[in-house]
Order: sequence, then structure tokens, then C-alpha cells
Amino acid sequence: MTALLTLTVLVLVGIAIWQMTKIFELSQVKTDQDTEIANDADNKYNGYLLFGFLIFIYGITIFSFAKYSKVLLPEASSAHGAEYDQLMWVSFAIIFFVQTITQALLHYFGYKYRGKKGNKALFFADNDRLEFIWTIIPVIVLAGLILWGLYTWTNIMDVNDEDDPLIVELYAQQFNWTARYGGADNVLGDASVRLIDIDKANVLGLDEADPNAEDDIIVKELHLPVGRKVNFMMRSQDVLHSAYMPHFRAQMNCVPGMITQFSFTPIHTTEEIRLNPDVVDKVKRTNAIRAEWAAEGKPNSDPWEFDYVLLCNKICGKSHYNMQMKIIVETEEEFNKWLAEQKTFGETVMGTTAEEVMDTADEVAMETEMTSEN
Ligand SMILES: [Cu+2]
Repeated sequence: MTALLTLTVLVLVGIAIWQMTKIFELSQVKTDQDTEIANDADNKYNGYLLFGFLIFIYGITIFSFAKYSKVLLPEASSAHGAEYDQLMWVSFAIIFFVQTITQALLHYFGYKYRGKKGNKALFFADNDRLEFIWTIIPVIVLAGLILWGLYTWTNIMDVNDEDDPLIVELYAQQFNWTARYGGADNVLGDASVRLIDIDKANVLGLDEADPNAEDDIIVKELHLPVGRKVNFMMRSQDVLHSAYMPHFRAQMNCVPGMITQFSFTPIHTTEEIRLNPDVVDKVKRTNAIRAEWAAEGKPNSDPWEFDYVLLCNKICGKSHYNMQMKIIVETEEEFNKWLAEQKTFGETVMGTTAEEVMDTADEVAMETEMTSEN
């Protein structure tokens, strides 16, 4: 209530000052100086303002480089990441170079050719050579960037079954991720949202009749072996999500009703990337903040350790910000050991051992006999 009253008073004081200024202006005697037409002094003043603005944009650029460079992602942890980063940095460098030069020229000429009494602008209809130069340079640079971009895109998006890739499903739903491995056969069982059975905890809608589904492994923490290609198959249960793995320079939309794909090869284990100087620095800075929080008794102040993450990069609802899953990249041995410890779909959801399956089969057979007898 106090805030509202203060705000009202401030607004009213503002209106009063504005009205008084208007009255003051109206009471002044009109002279030539007060016309709406800019004179030499006005033009000079605006010319200096242009220079001021140029210094401002250069200053804010240098400031941003100095202050925010450290929040960039560390070196890419996937095989294709370096190529992707190179394309981005070259594009940035070209944009930065052109921007720096053209802004200086734009503001300088704005100042140099400011209006002066008696000066007339030089006018010519066209100049073929100038137009050729300012057309052909951007054409060559842009065509080069686009071709390079298309080449990189085709390389990265080429999802194929060469080199024995690990098959992993990423399943998105409001607001969490689930991962599924194909199990011993590395083949994912069929699944459909229509087969979701909450009573049996078949949350991914796996088809129990599909023999490939039985050994599938469903987990809430994504483990990947280093150096092996991974083919991701993405599904969504409800709305558009986007599987975003920034450290691997990977992102793909998850679309209800279809399977989208992305493929990459992790090249650094979690242990290795934790030793990367950028990551070490980031952890140090974060933990300094957390130590302050701990001193103030705030929550979430335990020391933090770096982990790769899978995030959702489509605003998919109110808890979108918290839709993430931890990714652990480890050696092939560690990965195999971890995978062997996980329960299969057959063990958890179908809940039937081989004997039980046999028993059920017998029962069905008996029932069928009984029915046929009747
Ligand atoms: Cu989402």
C-alpha cells in the first residue's frame, strides 16, 4: 500500500513538473533562436553526440569482452564440436571486423558532412564501380559462409549406422527426461504413447509384445562411453521439447508423434573435462558464490561439481527451466559395468521371469482347452 501511495505521489509530482515546464516555455518571448529549424550550432552539437555514441558502443563491446568472455562454454566435448565452433568463431570474427569498421565510418561521415549554412549536398544518380564493389564483397563472403555452413551441417546431421553406434532414446515429457538403451542387442523395442500403462509403470509406452523391448534399459541418468558414436532417437510425450546438450554442441527438437535423431561421439570423459582450465575456473567462481550463501544460511549452498547436462531448450511449460538430466561420460569399461547393474524393462515392468511366462502360457493353454471343451 505504501509503495502504491509513493508511486502515485511520484507520478503526480512528475505531471506537475511537466505542466510547469510547458507554462514556462509558453511564457518565453519567441526569438529566431527558438525556431524548429536546426542551425549550425545544433548540427555541430549532434555531430559530437554521434562521436559520443561511437565511443559508447566501442566501450560497451570492450567491457562485454572483458567481463563476460568467461561465461562462454568450455572446449567442445564431441568429435564434431570443434568444426562447429570454428564456423561460429569465423562468422563472429567477420561480423566483428565489419561492424567495427562500418560503425566508425558511419559516425565519422555523419559528423563530417553535418549540415552547414550555405552548404549544398553533392548529388549523383549512381556510380557503377562503387555499387559493384559493395555488392560483390558481401556476395563472396556470404556465399563462402553459407557453403561452409551447409557443408558443416550436412556432416553433423548425417545420422547413420556406421561404426557400430550406441542407440539411446531420449524421452521428453513435462517436465523431465528419461533415457532408454537397447540392452544387449542394442535395438530399441517399439513404443507408442498409446501403450503407456501407469498402473504397470510402463511410462514410456513400450510394446511388451515386441521381443526387442524386454532387455531395454530405462534410466534417469544418461551414461555414455567415451569415443563411441551415439545415435539418439528423440520422442516427446506431450508438447515440443528440445534436447540440448551444450557441451557436446548438440540440439534437436523432440516432437510429439515422431522420432527425431541426432548423433555425436563424446571425446572427453566427465573426469577429464573437470580438469579443463575453463571448467576449473567456473567451478571456483560458482563455489565462491555458494560459500557466501552458506555463510548467510541460504539453501543450495553445497559446493558444486561440474557435470555435463541435458537441458530442454524449448519453453515447454512452467517448470521448463528445471527440465534437465545429468550426463556422465566414462570409459567403455565403466559404462559396461554401470549398464550391467541396471534392470531391464522385462525385470521391472513386465515383472515376469521366464518361469512365470511359461506358467502364464500353461494357464492360457488350459483356459483355451476349457473354453473349447465348453
Ligand atoms: Cu521441455
